[in-house]
Amino acid sequence: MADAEYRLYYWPDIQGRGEFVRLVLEDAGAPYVDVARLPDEEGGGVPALMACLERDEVGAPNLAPPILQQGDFYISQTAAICAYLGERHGLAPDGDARWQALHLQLSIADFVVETHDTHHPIAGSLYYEEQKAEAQRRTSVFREERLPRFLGYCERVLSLNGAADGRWLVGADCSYADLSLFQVMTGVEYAFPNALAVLRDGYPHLFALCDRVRKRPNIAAYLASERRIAFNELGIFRHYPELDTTAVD
Ligand SMILES: N[C@@H](CCC(=O)N[C@@H](CS)C(=O)NCC(=O)O)C(=O)O
Repeated sequence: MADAEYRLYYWPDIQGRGEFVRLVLEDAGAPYVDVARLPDEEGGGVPALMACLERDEVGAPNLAPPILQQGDFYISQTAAICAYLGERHGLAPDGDARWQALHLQLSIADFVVETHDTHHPIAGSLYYEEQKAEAQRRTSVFREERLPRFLGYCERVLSLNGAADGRWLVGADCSYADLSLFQVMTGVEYAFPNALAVLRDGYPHLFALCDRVRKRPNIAAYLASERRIAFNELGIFRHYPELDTTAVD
């Protein structure tokens, strides 16, 4: 998209953390280039991502993707990017509630790490197969303690948000935090369908919010498009059947 305002740099073959940014851009209808998904010969691919990481002339250089570029401005850290875009595109609450949207987003980001660490509890640089025993232990704790705790927290936040009658996490309208909550729940549902099926009925506000986000016109169009690539076992949310047995051991 030649006239796109934004350029997103992220690994091309996974949804990963880039997806949290994509959902905000897509919901906002903001044109963007997904740089690393362009062919190398068109200035894309992983080389373009690596070159972006190495750029020193950007104010504060970026440590890890996703990175958003708007003109000469570069910003990384998923939560910061989502907040930045949310503020610019009517997907953030007004007043002090904007900081609560950020604290919710950071709580979601923490939970993304916990979910990732179920299959990579020792190191991201090792293969899953090299840490399977630790992954089993970590996942048991995740399923028994951390997952219900996070779901319960989200349900509580939603049921207490009188401004929107439990429809959104904070404020009266959908914010970037709601889009991210949808994404993390979609990822957990992919990774742990059995674990989530058992828990599902206990969190009606949470699952209603996910349905509501899924049906937003721009999100629905995006999910049906080729831009939405499938979850896979290279990403943050991975389905390993042995980690999602029906019995929590
Ligand atoms: N806290 C950062 C984490 C960024 C991160 O871990 N990015 C991953 C991809 S999802 C990566 O490529 N990391 C490379 C590295 O940390 O060197 C965020 O939320 O954006």
